[in-house]
Amino acid sequence: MDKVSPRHPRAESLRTRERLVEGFKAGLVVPAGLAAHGRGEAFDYILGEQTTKHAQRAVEAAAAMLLLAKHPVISVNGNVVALVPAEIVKLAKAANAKIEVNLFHGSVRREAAIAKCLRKHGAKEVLGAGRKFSTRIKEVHSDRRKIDQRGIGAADVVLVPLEDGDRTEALKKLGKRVIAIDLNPMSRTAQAADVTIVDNIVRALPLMVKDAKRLSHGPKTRLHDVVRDFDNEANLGAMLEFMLGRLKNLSK
Ligand code: PTJ
Repeated sequence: MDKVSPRHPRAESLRTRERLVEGFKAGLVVPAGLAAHGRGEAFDYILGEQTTKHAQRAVEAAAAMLLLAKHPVISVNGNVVALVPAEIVKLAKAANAKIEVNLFHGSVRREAAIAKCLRKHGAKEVLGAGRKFSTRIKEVHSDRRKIDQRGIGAADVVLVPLEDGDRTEALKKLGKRVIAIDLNPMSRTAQAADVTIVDNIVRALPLMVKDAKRLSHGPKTRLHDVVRDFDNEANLGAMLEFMLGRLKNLSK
């Protein structure tokens, strides 16, 4: 599968793209997922394909928020599972969170394929596949309105990587705290979330796992401090400043 030369200056990005194409061929990713990935790549190019210190701060706040939650849930879609299946399972274990499949382009077959892929990577339980425990949230107008009562339905904190804006706003209206991973700091999701990690999910997830493990060994007061000291609006502003600085330097 790895046709990318290790000498290529952007080998990592091309390998990531290849994973998404493989996910598409395997029936995990929808065609729109390829377009969404391209949008992410454009923002990552501006970032210099690196995790900024602002993103690292958001990662730490996100890990602390998940650890403090009573019912944390990680929502996954086709792109997420094509890119970071093992890390999703590791994060769920580290933060004691449930995993729920939630698709923008709903399909029972794809739900099952995504759940199977996660189980192959060690997930014991994957919610959101099938209808048995599903309910609908009227605030959402896409297929994403279908949620699992035992998962997102009962959650107090939901991690929504690579999400569309409607559902993030709906989850907020339902009183949930939302953590987003989105390379576009201007997206509605990025703006509506409580903690937004502006970074590529392939870099952010391993860092989240590490932080969740590290913070889980410390005192609970430390978790509260980390969450309290995090200001999402200021962090998003800093990310935009960073991008602007990169573009200014490149234009010289
Ligand atoms: O599998 P489904 O049916 O649930 O569909 C998944 C997609 C991604 C197609 C669906 O959620 C969608 O249409 O999303 P949007 O509205 O295009 O938003 C995706 C956001 O994720 C955009 O703001 C992208 O910039 C961002 N993004 C794309 N790839 C990455 C990313 N952010 C972080 N890491 C990435 N690798």
